[in-house]
Amino acid sequence: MISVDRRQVLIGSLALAVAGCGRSMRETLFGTDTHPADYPTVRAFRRFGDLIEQRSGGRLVLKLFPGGQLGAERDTLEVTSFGGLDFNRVNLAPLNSIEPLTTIPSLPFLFDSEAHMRRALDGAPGRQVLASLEKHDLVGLCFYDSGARSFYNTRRPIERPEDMSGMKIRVQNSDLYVAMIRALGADATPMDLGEVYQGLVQGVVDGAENNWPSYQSGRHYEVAPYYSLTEHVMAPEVLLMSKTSWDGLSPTDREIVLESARDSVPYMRDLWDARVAQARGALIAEGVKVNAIDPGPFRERMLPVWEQFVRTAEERALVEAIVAMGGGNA
Ligand code: GTR
Repeated sequence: MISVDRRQVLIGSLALAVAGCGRSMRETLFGTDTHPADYPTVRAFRRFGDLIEQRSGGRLVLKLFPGGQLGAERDTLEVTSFGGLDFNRVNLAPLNSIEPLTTIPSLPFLFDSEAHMRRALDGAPGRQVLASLEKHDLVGLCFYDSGARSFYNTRRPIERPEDMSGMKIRVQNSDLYVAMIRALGADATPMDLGEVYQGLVQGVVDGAENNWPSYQSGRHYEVAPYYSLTEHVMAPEVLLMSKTSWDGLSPTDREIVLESARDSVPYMRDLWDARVAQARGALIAEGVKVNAIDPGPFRERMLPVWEQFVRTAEERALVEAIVAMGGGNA
């Protein structure tokens, strides 16, 4: 019996639909996001869709597939780069193996606050990272927030790096994340987001790391109730367009797409701040055990990882530019 993967079929027919689309008339553009429909990235992505539709007088229409329906980020990313999908919203992590500059905003303890992160991404460093994607057949449209990632696990509160010794921690598919976990003395297990809940239940992993909204929406807190506020990474999300699709747009439509993406960012940030507060409050009320940590020992263990990933003059200059934008919360 031949087993057919539904996702392959869906992606295959999308690719055909995209390839067969006339470029002059009403055009349906396909997008994907791993999160469910009510998640801030998906809501902002929809707002972006509404804006391109309005501003093009109904010519450009976004058809969005949320909830990881089309597969894990690293797979849909590949499909996007060869033009089988028009838009994709991913975290920077799955791009780390494709473009080294995307590793820089993902470095541990790089940003001193969310305000610093937003400032850097809105400025020249952010533009440089987005532009670096073009040679990989991807057009970086804008960044969305992802807040700060902290560790959570099934066993005990993590107060010091030593508490993580021997723990198996799920990470995204990125060498940087593997290196960070090893630097803390734990074992890194790269795994797609959709497998983490089951991985925690079955003990394949003891913990993972993520922001409050993802910890909530993936229901990971049900099995891993110890959330330790390490806030070690503030790697943002990015909204991408396939370069093939971009090249098929008129200059006017490209402008509409770019402006609409940028205009969806303030909306996303408001949704994000509200969602972080809601998730934190709801999960604490549910009995999640949150603990503060002293960041000193975590920073000390994780900072040497920078050496491993900041190698070229361009990478060093980008780090310096970001660090120089720190200080103060305004
Ligand atoms: C979330 C992020 C997703 C994905 C996920 C993960 O915070 O929004 O795009 O990267 O983390 O850990 O896989």
